Amino acid sequence: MPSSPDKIKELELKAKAVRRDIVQMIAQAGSGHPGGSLSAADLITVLYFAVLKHDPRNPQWPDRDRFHLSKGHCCPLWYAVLAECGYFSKDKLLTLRQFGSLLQGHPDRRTPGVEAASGSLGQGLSIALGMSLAAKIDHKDYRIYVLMGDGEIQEGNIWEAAMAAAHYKCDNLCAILDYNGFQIDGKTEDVMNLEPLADKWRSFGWQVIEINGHDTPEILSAYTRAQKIKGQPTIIARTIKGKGVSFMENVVDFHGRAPTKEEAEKALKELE
Ligand SMILES: Cc1ncc(C[n+]2csc(CCOP(=O)(O)OP(=O)(O)O)c2C)c(N)n1
Repeated sequence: MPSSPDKIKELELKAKAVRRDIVQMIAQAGSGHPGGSLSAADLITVLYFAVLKHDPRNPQWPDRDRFHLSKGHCCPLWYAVLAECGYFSKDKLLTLRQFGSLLQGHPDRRTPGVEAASGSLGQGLSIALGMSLAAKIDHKDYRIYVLMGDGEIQEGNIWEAAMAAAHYKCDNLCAILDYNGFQIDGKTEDVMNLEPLADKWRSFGWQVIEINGHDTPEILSAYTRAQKIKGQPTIIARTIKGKGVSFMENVVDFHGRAPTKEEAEKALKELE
């Protein structure tokens, strides 16, 4: 994977543009989830612009790598990245959550680039596992990536899928965990502590890569390592909820609240 200083800079600028889009889309819609969209912006920007084998002009290309957003409420991030890649025009972004829009409040397969609907938390690793098994049955070498939230993985369904993936030796599957430390009601450690988290994944037969989820070179090298690992990898990425907008960072209220017009203007200034 190319990781020259120029490429790193380019990815960082793209992530910033994606963050600006997230703020504008949610402000325009008047509802949505900024916190977890902003926390995963670096992880997903790097994935789409430096890792995934895909063709925005041909979203159904059979050999494409698959990405699934299990924490579907963070779809403003996904839509912003898909638009930046060219899956659809950027002017669609401001139609987020409007009746009849291509960009619904939770992902839907009508949107080019969306593989499966999501929003009901806990299902995405099972969906990705199904894609992984399909690739193996078809002797295809595409890879499957799935992004989960830390609150989300408190769901038991995730651990059934984790156990099954190890059983079926799904080397083509890579889980990414946006470990921002917050969920809808507060800190994950207060609501339902996940630690020792890396040990939990290891005990389910996964290889764990722990990174700073806002450090572009670290993210790139994690994806490179993940591709080489035998036995499915999970990338545990430490992130900051609301990253990039000072008054949203680690503020639980911005889990699912839109910025006001004034707040959006302030946020966009910070992201210039
Ligand atoms: C099955 C299910 N239960 C509850 C919800 C409501 N809900 C939406 S987001 C959320 C919190 C998710 O927290 P986390 O996975 O940490 O997401 P992030 O912090 O990355 O936004 C909840 C409970 C849901 N979407 N699905």
